[in-house]
Amino acid sequence: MEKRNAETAPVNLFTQDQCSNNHRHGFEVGMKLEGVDPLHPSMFCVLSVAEVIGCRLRLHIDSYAECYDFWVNADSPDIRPAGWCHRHNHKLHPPKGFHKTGFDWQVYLRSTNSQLAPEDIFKIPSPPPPCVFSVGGKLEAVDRKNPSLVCVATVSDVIDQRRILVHFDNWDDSYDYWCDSSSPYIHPIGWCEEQARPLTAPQGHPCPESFKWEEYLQQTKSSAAPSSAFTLRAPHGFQINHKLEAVDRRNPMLIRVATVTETDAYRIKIHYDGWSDNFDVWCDSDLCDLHPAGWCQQTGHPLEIPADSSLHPAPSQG
Ligand code: MLY
Repeated sequence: MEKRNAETAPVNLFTQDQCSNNHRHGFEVGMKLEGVDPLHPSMFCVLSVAEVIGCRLRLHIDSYAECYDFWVNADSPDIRPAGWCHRHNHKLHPPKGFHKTGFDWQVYLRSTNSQLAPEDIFKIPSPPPPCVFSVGGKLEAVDRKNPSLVCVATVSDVIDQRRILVHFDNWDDSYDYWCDSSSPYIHPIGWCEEQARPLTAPQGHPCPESFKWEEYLQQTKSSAAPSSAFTLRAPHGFQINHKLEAVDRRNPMLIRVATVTETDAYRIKIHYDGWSDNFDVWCDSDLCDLHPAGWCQQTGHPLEIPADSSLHPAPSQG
């Protein structure tokens, strides 16, 4: 262990969400709510709290297999109280067996003999910065599943006047992601040309090598997201050897002691202490699954510490 060089990553390098430690969040097993399906980020679904550890929740998508359960922080922007979709003009994807229009929360609660997660335990978004993205605006965006590609994309949803859903033209929604205007993965149209980088045309484009924005905007009767909407954030300040607490990507129920082993402007590579380097993973520095040292203790979450580490000092040798 490179204990000599290790220090915990300073708290000010983390986002507010990564530091927030309100363990009196009020969520309880069985409560029902609405939220984003991580495998289909364009869809809001009916969810139940299946497990609570500290301020993390395992959510179940009602009527779907448990293998689709996923973990979120209790203050995640991806979860909303029942009725939110209706009030905000979003489609709610009902549990299997319900017709798209025939889902009624009151009836559903009675028939499942369950209760709602009360509205006041959800995080209230802070006042939004001015956001000039609107639905339909075109942009050039990194495909985060194929990060070498910058592609023709569309803002397909906006919530809280701040979070935008990036959708890749003529692809399914499994590549979609939510981000805000400061994301390093989104650029105004013309960015690739300026950077002399290839732009990936929409799937099925008749002539992908000679894609022209002007023609495309005309054909699709759409307009570009204004370049003033893009507010690229500053690079992070994490450094190699910084220690932190990170959700285990393969078993997201666990949080482990981890070390930064590599960095680039907006990402860090983390090593799970005590595990082989093969399990190291790159993540965005603002990933909600990274936390400062001490977070688990503050929030009542177990922390996996490496068995053979100097964190378990050997019994005194006399
Ligand atoms: N070879 C990959 C590439 C998919 C790229 C999708 N992006 C542009 C949204 C595949 O076909 O799965």
